[in-house]
Amino acid sequence: MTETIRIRRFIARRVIAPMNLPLLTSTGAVAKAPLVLIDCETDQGAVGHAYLFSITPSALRPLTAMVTEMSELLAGDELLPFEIERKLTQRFTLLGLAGLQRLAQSGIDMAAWDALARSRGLPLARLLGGAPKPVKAYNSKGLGIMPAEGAVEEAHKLLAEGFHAAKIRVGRPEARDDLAVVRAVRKAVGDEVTLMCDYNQALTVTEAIRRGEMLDDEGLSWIEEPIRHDDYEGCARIADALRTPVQIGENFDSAFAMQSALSAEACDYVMPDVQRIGGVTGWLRAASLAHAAGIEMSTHLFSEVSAHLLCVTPTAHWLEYVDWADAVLAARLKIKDGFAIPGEEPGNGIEWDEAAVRKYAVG
Ligand code: SMN
Ligand code: MG
Repeated sequence: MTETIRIRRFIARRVIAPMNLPLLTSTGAVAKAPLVLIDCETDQGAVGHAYLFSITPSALRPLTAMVTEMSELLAGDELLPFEIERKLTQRFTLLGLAGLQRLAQSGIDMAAWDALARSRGLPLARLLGGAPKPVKAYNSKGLGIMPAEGAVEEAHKLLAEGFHAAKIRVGRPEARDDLAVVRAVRKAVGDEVTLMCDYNQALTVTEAIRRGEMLDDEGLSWIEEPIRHDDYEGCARIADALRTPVQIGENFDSAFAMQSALSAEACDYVMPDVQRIGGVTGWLRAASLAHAAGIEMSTHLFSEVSAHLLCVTPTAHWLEYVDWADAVLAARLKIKDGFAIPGEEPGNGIEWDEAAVRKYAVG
Protein backbone atom coordinates (compact mmCIF):
# COMPACT_ATOMS: atom_id res chain seq x y z
CA MET A 1 0.00 0.00 0.00
CA THR A 2 1.28 3.42 -0.91
CA GLU A 3 1.28 5.90 1.91
CA THR A 4 -1.05 8.88 1.54
CA ILE A 5 0.89 12.09 1.02
CA ARG A 6 -0.80 15.31 2.16
CA ILE A 7 -0.20 18.92 1.25
CA ARG A 8 1.06 21.07 4.12
CA ARG A 9 1.19 24.32 2.21
CA PHE A 10 2.54 26.12 -0.85
CA ILE A 11 5.03 28.90 -0.19
CA ALA A 12 5.60 31.65 -2.77
CA ARG A 13 8.71 33.86 -2.83
CA ARG A 14 9.44 36.77 -5.15
CA VAL A 15 12.74 37.38 -6.89
CA ILE A 16 13.94 39.46 -9.80
CA ALA A 17 16.63 37.41 -11.50
CA PRO A 18 19.19 39.06 -13.78
CA MET A 19 19.24 37.80 -17.37
CA ASN A 20 22.53 37.24 -19.22
CA LEU A 21 21.14 38.56 -22.48
CA PRO A 22 18.27 41.05 -22.52
CA LEU A 23 15.70 40.23 -25.19
CA LEU A 24 14.00 42.93 -27.27
CA THR A 25 10.72 41.64 -28.70
CA SER A 26 8.21 43.55 -30.81
CA THR A 27 6.33 44.18 -27.53
CA GLY A 28 9.33 45.77 -25.79
CA ALA A 29 12.34 44.64 -23.78
CA VAL A 30 12.56 41.66 -21.44
CA ALA A 31 15.70 42.48 -19.46
CA LYS A 32 15.14 40.93 -16.03
CA ALA A 33 13.16 37.91 -14.96
CA PRO A 34 10.55 38.58 -12.25
CA LEU A 35 9.89 35.12 -10.82
CA VAL A 36 7.60 33.64 -8.20
CA LEU A 37 9.33 30.63 -6.66
CA ILE A 38 6.85 28.07 -5.37
CA ASP A 39 7.54 25.32 -2.85
CA CYS A 40 4.99 22.59 -2.19
CA GLU A 41 5.57 21.25 1.33
CA THR A 42 4.15 17.82 2.14
CA ASP A 43 3.57 15.96 5.40
CA GLN A 44 6.08 13.31 4.29
CA GLY A 45 8.98 15.74 3.96
CA ALA A 46 9.27 15.97 0.16
CA VAL A 47 9.21 19.55 -1.14
CA GLY A 48 8.20 20.26 -4.75
CA HIS A 49 9.53 23.24 -6.70
CA ALA A 50 8.23 25.34 -9.58
CA TYR A 51 8.59 28.92 -10.74
CA LEU A 52 6.36 31.38 -12.53
CA PHE A 53 7.67 34.09 -14.85
CA SER A 54 5.47 37.17 -14.42
CA ILE A 55 7.06 39.13 -17.31
CA THR A 56 6.46 42.38 -15.45
CA PRO A 57 7.49 43.07 -11.81
CA SER A 58 4.10 44.50 -10.78
CA ALA A 59 2.50 41.08 -11.33
CA LEU A 60 4.71 39.43 -8.69
CA ARG A 61 2.60 40.49 -5.70
CA PRO A 62 -0.85 39.53 -7.04
CA LEU A 63 0.57 36.19 -8.20
CA THR A 64 2.05 35.53 -4.77
CA ALA A 65 -1.26 36.45 -3.13
CA MET A 66 -3.16 34.05 -5.39
CA VAL A 67 -0.73 31.19 -4.73
CA THR A 68 -1.11 31.84 -0.97
CA GLU A 69 -4.91 31.82 -1.19
CA MET A 70 -4.81 28.58 -3.19
CA SER A 71 -2.46 27.12 -0.58
CA GLU A 72 -4.98 27.85 2.18
CA LEU A 73 -7.69 26.07 0.18
CA LEU A 74 -5.51 23.00 -0.39
CA ALA A 75 -3.77 22.59 2.99
CA GLY A 76 -4.41 19.11 4.40
CA ASP A 77 -5.66 17.67 1.09
CA GLU A 78 -4.09 14.61 -0.44
CA LEU A 79 -1.33 15.42 -2.95
CA LEU A 80 -3.27 14.58 -6.12
CA PRO A 81 -2.82 17.06 -9.02
CA PHE A 82 -6.06 16.05 -10.77
CA GLU A 83 -8.02 16.69 -7.55
CA ILE A 84 -6.18 19.99 -7.03
CA GLU A 85 -7.19 21.02 -10.54
CA ARG A 86 -10.82 20.11 -9.87
CA LYS A 87 -10.93 22.10 -6.62
CA LEU A 88 -9.18 25.22 -7.92
CA THR A 89 -11.15 25.22 -11.16
CA GLN A 90 -14.43 25.10 -9.22
CA ARG A 91 -13.32 27.74 -6.73
CA PHE A 92 -12.04 30.28 -9.27
CA THR A 93 -14.65 29.84 -11.99
CA LEU A 94 -16.43 33.11 -11.13
CA LEU A 95 -13.17 35.10 -11.27
CA GLY A 96 -12.23 33.49 -14.56
CA LEU A 97 -9.70 30.80 -15.31
CA ALA A 98 -7.31 32.99 -17.28
CA GLY A 99 -4.62 35.59 -16.81
CA LEU A 100 -2.87 35.63 -13.45
CA GLN A 101 -5.27 33.05 -12.03
CA ARG A 102 -4.13 30.65 -14.70
CA LEU A 103 -0.46 31.27 -13.95
CA ALA A 104 -0.95 30.77 -10.20
CA GLN A 105 -2.93 27.55 -10.70
CA SER A 106 -0.33 26.22 -13.16
CA GLY A 107 2.44 26.99 -10.66
CA ILE A 108 0.60 25.11 -7.90
CA ASP A 109 0.14 22.19 -10.29
CA MET A 110 3.81 22.07 -11.34
CA ALA A 111 5.01 22.22 -7.73
CA ALA A 112 2.51 19.50 -6.73
CA TRP A 113 3.68 17.15 -9.51
CA ASP A 114 7.27 17.82 -8.50
CA ALA A 115 6.52 16.98 -4.85
CA LEU A 116 4.86 13.77 -6.02
CA ALA A 117 7.83 12.84 -8.20
CA ARG A 118 10.27 13.50 -5.34
CA SER A 119 8.10 11.52 -2.91
CA ARG A 120 8.29 8.54 -5.24
CA GLY A 121 12.01 9.07 -5.93
CA LEU A 122 11.37 9.46 -9.68
CA PRO A 123 12.25 12.05 -12.30
CA LEU A 124 9.06 13.73 -13.54
CA ALA A 125 9.24 12.01 -16.95
CA ARG A 126 9.26 8.59 -15.21
CA LEU A 127 6.41 9.50 -12.86
CA LEU A 128 4.40 10.31 -16.02
CA GLY A 129 5.17 6.91 -17.52
CA GLY A 130 8.11 7.82 -19.74
CA ALA A 131 11.82 8.27 -19.24
CA PRO A 132 14.20 11.24 -19.45
CA LYS A 133 15.76 11.34 -22.91
CA PRO A 134 17.46 13.92 -25.11
CA VAL A 135 14.97 16.36 -26.65
CA LYS A 136 15.69 18.58 -29.66
CA ALA A 137 16.21 22.15 -28.46
CA TYR A 138 16.68 25.64 -29.91
CA ASN A 139 18.42 28.47 -28.12
CA SER A 140 15.82 31.21 -27.67
CA LYS A 141 17.72 33.44 -25.26
CA GLY A 142 18.62 36.15 -27.70
CA LEU A 143 18.25 37.34 -31.29
CA GLY A 144 15.87 40.09 -30.31
CA ILE A 145 14.98 43.09 -32.42
CA MET A 146 18.45 44.40 -33.32
CA PRO A 147 20.44 45.39 -36.40
CA ALA A 148 21.77 42.63 -38.68
CA GLU A 149 25.37 42.93 -37.49
CA GLY A 150 24.48 42.39 -33.85
CA ALA A 151 22.12 39.56 -34.78
CA VAL A 152 24.86 37.70 -36.64
CA GLU A 153 27.21 38.05 -33.68
CA GLU A 154 24.52 36.90 -31.25
CA ALA A 155 23.54 33.95 -33.46
CA HIS A 156 27.12 32.65 -33.34
CA LYS A 157 27.16 33.06 -29.57
CA LEU A 158 23.85 31.19 -29.12
CA LEU A 159 24.89 28.29 -31.35
CA ALA A 160 28.27 28.03 -29.61
CA GLU A 161 26.38 27.03 -26.44
CA GLY A 162 25.70 23.64 -28.04
CA PHE A 163 22.69 24.31 -30.25
CA HIS A 164 21.93 23.85 -33.94
CA ALA A 165 18.80 26.03 -33.86
CA ALA A 166 17.74 29.53 -32.79
CA LYS A 167 14.76 31.87 -33.04
CA ILE A 168 14.87 35.36 -34.52
CA ARG A 169 12.50 38.02 -33.17
CA VAL A 170 10.83 39.98 -35.93
CA GLY A 171 8.19 42.69 -36.26
CA ARG A 172 10.38 45.71 -36.98
CA PRO A 173 8.51 48.74 -38.34
CA GLU A 174 9.77 47.95 -41.86
CA ALA A 175 9.38 44.43 -43.27
CA ARG A 176 12.58 44.79 -45.29
CA ASP A 177 14.57 45.22 -42.07
CA ASP A 178 13.27 41.90 -40.74
CA LEU A 179 14.13 40.26 -44.07
CA ALA A 180 17.65 41.71 -44.01
CA VAL A 181 18.29 40.27 -40.52
CA VAL A 182 16.90 36.82 -41.42
CA ARG A 183 19.08 36.76 -44.55
CA ALA A 184 22.19 37.95 -42.72
CA VAL A 185 21.79 35.33 -39.98
CA ARG A 186 21.09 32.55 -42.48
CA LYS A 187 24.13 33.52 -44.52
CA ALA A 188 26.30 33.55 -41.41
CA VAL A 189 25.16 30.25 -39.87
CA GLY A 190 24.60 28.18 -43.02
CA ASP A 191 21.78 25.96 -44.23
CA GLU A 192 22.24 23.22 -41.64
CA VAL A 193 21.04 25.43 -38.80
CA THR A 194 17.32 25.55 -37.99
CA LEU A 195 15.93 29.08 -37.74
CA MET A 196 12.46 30.10 -36.61
CA CYS A 197 10.99 33.59 -36.27
CA ASP A 198 8.54 35.17 -33.81
CA TYR A 199 6.39 38.30 -34.38
CA ASN A 200 4.85 38.37 -30.89
CA GLN A 201 1.45 39.30 -32.34
CA ALA A 202 2.70 42.48 -34.03
CA LEU A 203 0.86 42.33 -37.38
CA THR A 204 -2.56 42.52 -39.00
CA VAL A 205 -3.74 39.59 -41.11
CA THR A 206 -3.02 41.35 -44.40
CA GLU A 207 0.42 42.48 -43.26
CA ALA A 208 1.20 39.00 -41.94
CA ILE A 209 0.45 37.49 -45.34
CA ARG A 210 2.51 40.16 -47.10
CA ARG A 211 5.49 39.72 -44.78
CA GLY A 212 5.08 35.96 -44.67
CA GLU A 213 5.28 35.78 -48.46
CA MET A 214 8.50 37.81 -48.27
CA LEU A 215 9.94 35.24 -45.84
CA ASP A 216 8.59 32.13 -47.54
CA ASP A 217 11.83 31.36 -49.40
CA GLU A 218 14.17 32.00 -46.46
CA GLY A 219 14.06 28.45 -45.08
CA LEU A 220 12.45 29.36 -41.74
CA SER A 221 11.02 26.41 -39.82
CA TRP A 222 8.08 28.43 -38.56
CA ILE A 223 6.52 31.87 -38.30
CA GLU A 224 5.30 32.38 -34.73
CA GLU A 225 2.36 34.46 -33.51
CA PRO A 226 2.13 36.80 -36.50
CA ILE A 227 -1.15 38.34 -35.28
CA ARG A 228 -3.32 38.71 -32.14
CA HIS A 229 -2.98 35.34 -30.44
CA ASP A 230 -6.71 34.59 -30.17
CA ASP A 231 -7.74 35.47 -33.72
CA TYR A 232 -7.83 31.85 -34.83
CA GLU A 233 -9.77 32.59 -37.99
CA GLY A 234 -7.16 35.19 -39.02
CA CYS A 235 -4.35 32.74 -38.19
CA ALA A 236 -6.05 30.14 -40.39
CA ARG A 237 -6.07 32.56 -43.34
CA ILE A 238 -2.35 33.20 -42.83
CA ALA A 239 -1.50 29.50 -42.46
CA ASP A 240 -3.44 28.84 -45.63
CA ALA A 241 -1.63 31.56 -47.59
CA LEU A 242 1.94 30.71 -46.55
CA ARG A 243 4.25 27.80 -47.26
CA THR A 244 6.21 28.36 -44.04
CA PRO A 245 4.41 26.65 -41.10
CA VAL A 246 2.57 28.96 -38.69
CA GLN A 247 3.24 28.36 -35.00
CA ILE A 248 1.03 29.58 -32.12
CA GLY A 249 0.18 28.43 -28.61
CA GLU A 250 2.14 30.26 -25.90
CA ASN A 251 -1.06 32.14 -25.08
CA PHE A 252 -3.44 29.15 -24.94
CA ASP A 253 -4.88 29.46 -21.44
CA SER A 254 -6.18 25.89 -21.40
CA ALA A 255 -6.43 22.81 -23.55
CA PHE A 256 -9.91 24.14 -24.47
CA ALA A 257 -8.31 27.18 -26.15
CA MET A 258 -6.00 24.84 -28.02
CA GLN A 259 -8.97 22.76 -29.12
CA SER A 260 -10.62 25.92 -30.51
CA ALA A 261 -7.45 26.75 -32.43
CA LEU A 262 -7.20 23.23 -33.82
CA SER A 263 -10.87 23.27 -34.83
CA ALA A 264 -10.28 26.54 -36.68
CA GLU A 265 -7.16 25.08 -38.35
CA ALA A 266 -5.42 28.19 -37.04
CA CYS A 267 -1.88 26.83 -37.23
CA ASP A 268 0.47 24.13 -38.45
CA TYR A 269 2.24 23.69 -35.10
CA VAL A 270 1.41 24.34 -31.44
CA MET A 271 3.65 25.42 -28.55
CA PRO A 272 1.69 25.68 -25.29
CA ASP A 273 3.28 27.36 -22.30
CA VAL A 274 3.28 25.16 -19.21
CA GLN A 275 2.45 28.13 -16.91
CA ARG A 276 -0.62 29.03 -19.01
CA ILE A 277 -1.90 25.70 -20.29
CA GLY A 278 -2.47 24.49 -16.71
CA GLY A 279 0.86 23.12 -15.55
CA VAL A 280 1.77 19.48 -16.02
CA THR A 281 -1.89 18.42 -15.86
CA GLY A 282 -2.92 20.92 -18.53
CA TRP A 283 0.09 19.96 -20.65
CA LEU A 284 -0.98 16.30 -20.66
CA ARG A 285 -4.47 17.25 -21.85
CA ALA A 286 -3.02 19.46 -24.62
CA ALA A 287 -0.53 16.74 -25.65
CA SER A 288 -3.42 14.35 -26.23
CA LEU A 289 -5.19 16.91 -28.42
CA ALA A 290 -2.05 17.47 -30.48
CA HIS A 291 -1.63 13.72 -30.83
CA ALA A 292 -5.23 13.29 -31.99
CA ALA A 293 -4.87 16.18 -34.46
CA GLY A 294 -1.53 14.87 -35.73
CA ILE A 295 0.17 18.18 -35.04
CA GLU A 296 3.70 18.81 -33.75
CA MET A 297 3.88 20.24 -30.22
CA SER A 298 6.76 22.38 -28.93
CA THR A 299 7.29 24.02 -25.55
CA HIS A 300 7.47 27.67 -24.42
CA LEU A 301 10.06 28.86 -21.86
CA PHE A 302 10.31 26.85 -18.55
CA SER A 303 12.97 24.62 -20.08
CA GLU A 304 13.53 22.42 -17.00
CA VAL A 305 9.95 21.13 -16.54
CA SER A 306 9.24 21.29 -20.27
CA ALA A 307 12.14 18.95 -21.10
CA HIS A 308 10.52 16.26 -18.95
CA LEU A 309 7.12 16.92 -20.52
CA LEU A 310 8.43 16.55 -24.09
CA CYS A 311 9.58 13.03 -23.13
CA VAL A 312 5.91 12.02 -22.74
CA THR A 313 4.46 14.12 -25.58
CA PRO A 314 3.50 11.88 -28.52
CA THR A 315 4.09 14.57 -31.16
CA ALA A 316 7.08 16.20 -29.40
CA HIS A 317 8.77 18.77 -31.62
CA TRP A 318 11.15 21.44 -30.23
CA LEU A 319 12.13 22.49 -26.74
CA GLU A 320 12.46 26.26 -26.41
CA TYR A 321 15.59 26.81 -24.33
CA VAL A 322 16.05 29.91 -22.21
CA ASP A 323 18.11 30.19 -19.02
CA TRP A 324 16.21 33.05 -17.42
CA ALA A 325 15.84 31.40 -14.01
CA ASP A 326 19.47 30.25 -13.91
CA ALA A 327 20.53 32.96 -11.44
CA VAL A 328 18.43 31.30 -8.71
CA LEU A 329 18.81 27.65 -9.78
CA ALA A 330 21.40 25.28 -8.29
CA ALA A 331 21.48 23.06 -11.38
CA ARG A 332 21.37 23.78 -15.11
CA LEU A 333 19.55 21.82 -17.77
CA LYS A 334 22.21 19.92 -19.71
CA ILE A 335 22.66 20.79 -23.39
CA LYS A 336 24.62 18.67 -25.83
CA ASP A 337 24.83 18.61 -29.63
CA GLY A 338 21.51 20.34 -30.17
CA PHE A 339 19.61 18.42 -27.50
CA ALA A 340 18.51 19.19 -23.95
CA ILE A 341 19.00 16.25 -21.63
CA PRO A 342 16.66 16.07 -18.63
CA GLY A 343 18.25 14.30 -15.68
CA GLU A 344 17.47 11.07 -13.80
CA GLU A 345 17.38 12.75 -10.40
CA PRO A 346 13.95 12.81 -8.67
CA GLY A 347 11.64 15.68 -9.66
CA ASN A 348 11.45 18.19 -12.49
CA GLY A 349 15.07 19.36 -12.44
CA ILE A 350 14.47 22.52 -10.40
CA GLU A 351 16.63 23.12 -7.29
CA TRP A 352 17.01 26.53 -5.66
CA ASP A 353 20.34 28.17 -5.00
CA GLU A 354 19.18 29.55 -1.63
CA ALA A 355 21.98 32.11 -1.36
CA ALA A 356 21.01 33.48 -4.78
CA VAL A 357 17.32 33.42 -3.87
CA ARG A 358 18.15 35.63 -0.85
CA LYS A 359 20.31 37.88 -3.00
CA TYR A 360 17.63 38.53 -5.61
CA ALA A 361 14.61 38.52 -3.27
CA VAL A 362 12.20 41.44 -3.59
CA GLY A 363 9.62 42.53 -1.04
C1 SMN B 1 8.60 35.37 -25.58
C2 SMN B 1 7.59 35.21 -24.70
C3 SMN B 1 7.69 35.71 -23.41
C4 SMN B 1 8.83 36.39 -23.03
C5 SMN B 1 9.85 36.54 -23.93
C6 SMN B 1 9.73 36.02 -25.21
C7 SMN B 1 8.49 34.83 -27.00
C8 SMN B 1 8.95 33.41 -27.16
O1 SMN B 1 7.19 34.93 -27.47
O2 SMN B 1 8.19 32.65 -27.72
O3 SMN B 1 10.05 33.13 -26.73
MG1 MG C 1 6.70 33.49 -28.90
